[in-house]
Amino acid sequence: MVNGLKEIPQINFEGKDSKNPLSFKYYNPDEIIQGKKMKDYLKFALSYWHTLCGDGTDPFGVGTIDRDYAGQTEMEKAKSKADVAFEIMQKLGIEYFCFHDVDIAPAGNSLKELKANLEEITDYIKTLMDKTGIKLLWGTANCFSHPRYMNGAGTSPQADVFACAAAQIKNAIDATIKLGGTGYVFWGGREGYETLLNTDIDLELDNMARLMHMTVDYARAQGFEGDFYIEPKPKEPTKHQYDFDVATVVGFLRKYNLKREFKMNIEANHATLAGHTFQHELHMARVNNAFGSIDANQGDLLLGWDTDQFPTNVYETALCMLEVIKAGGFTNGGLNFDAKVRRASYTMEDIILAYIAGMDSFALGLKIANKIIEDGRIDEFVTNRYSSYKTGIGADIVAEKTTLEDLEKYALELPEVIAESGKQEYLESVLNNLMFSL
Ligand code: XUL
Ligand code: CO
Repeated sequence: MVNGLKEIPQINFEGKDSKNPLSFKYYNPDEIIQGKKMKDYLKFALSYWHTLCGDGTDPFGVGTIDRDYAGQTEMEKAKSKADVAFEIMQKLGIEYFCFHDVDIAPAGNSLKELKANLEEITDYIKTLMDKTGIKLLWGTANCFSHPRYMNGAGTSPQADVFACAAAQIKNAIDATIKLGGTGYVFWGGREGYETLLNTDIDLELDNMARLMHMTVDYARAQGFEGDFYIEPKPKEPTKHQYDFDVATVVGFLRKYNLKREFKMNIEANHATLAGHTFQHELHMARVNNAFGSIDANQGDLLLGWDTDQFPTNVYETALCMLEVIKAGGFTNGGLNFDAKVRRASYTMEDIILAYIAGMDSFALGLKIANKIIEDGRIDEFVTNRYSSYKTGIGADIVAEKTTLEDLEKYALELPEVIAESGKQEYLESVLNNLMFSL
């Protein structure tokens, strides 16, 4: 694996007419879009778990991808793995990465060993970061793989398991702070249930909020100034996950007085599993002042599970970037490729090609989103569609000056009211026109 990487050249922008597979066709890091460099708009990040750890194992077969890193001990291997991670990022010009504690450090045989390993590997990773200028986007703790978490972590029915999750999160926060991370993610791994016959939802939700409050209190006391994110997902691995979608999570945050501290880390494939579009979830986060970061990938709509594919659907990336621009761009967040190569794409070159495909798709998405905004037809249509709320009775409704009786009096005097066309097909053709001006 490491050898394969040495043979891969630096990936540069060559433009849309290039036939060189090892080049960017659309991602031109220094090109200015909406007053910002493309690379600063997109803030691409590498996912340590998929890119360095996943070996292609599936329920029907063993791994196909070589993840054997050089070294005699687990720690030596973890260091070689970090070397590979940084070499991949440098070759692709990716400036951020994200990790779970056990992606970067050997889990060892106990939480004590994991803690010591995490301290040692973060010292090493810090030297690589200093050397390359690569930064940490966010960190997290894997509180779902170890068997102790089979019934959940923060929502485990056993207090000792809850305590183990708290310990892991504390150490992952320490690692995130040490590496200058600007975010900390809670993805609700196994925070959900399989059957209500054995579940106390009320206590489980209260406990999950307690764990989040403790985390915020601890991290802030240590000087962490970044964002906390919840990453919604409706199912898998559990049948029902508490952080179902953005709307559900916003309700949870409000109930438990956590809204001020948390934003969303939105994953495309999780959106579609919840029966939403990616854009819906981003939009919901934006209008709730909770837009934070993105796990960029795509699912296969013909399959009912999380396939975590590299994103290549430009329609989706364009509408995603439209939301990002409208949200004012990323602050502490970024675009993390929570995506893995297919099991049959097992070479190091495949990993590089997959990142190129994903980065080019988002670069195209950004350019199209910029075009949609500059063109203005779609925004203008929406503004006009709601213009009746700007004056007269509509302005009174918005200003909350009317009662139901006022509106009855007004409505009874109206001539026949004709609803206006929503013009969906027209708007879809405008979008096509903007996307494909050949
Ligand atoms: C799982 C998933 C995770 C989170 C981080 O579906 O998306 O990798 O992004 O725990
Ligand atoms: Co994710």
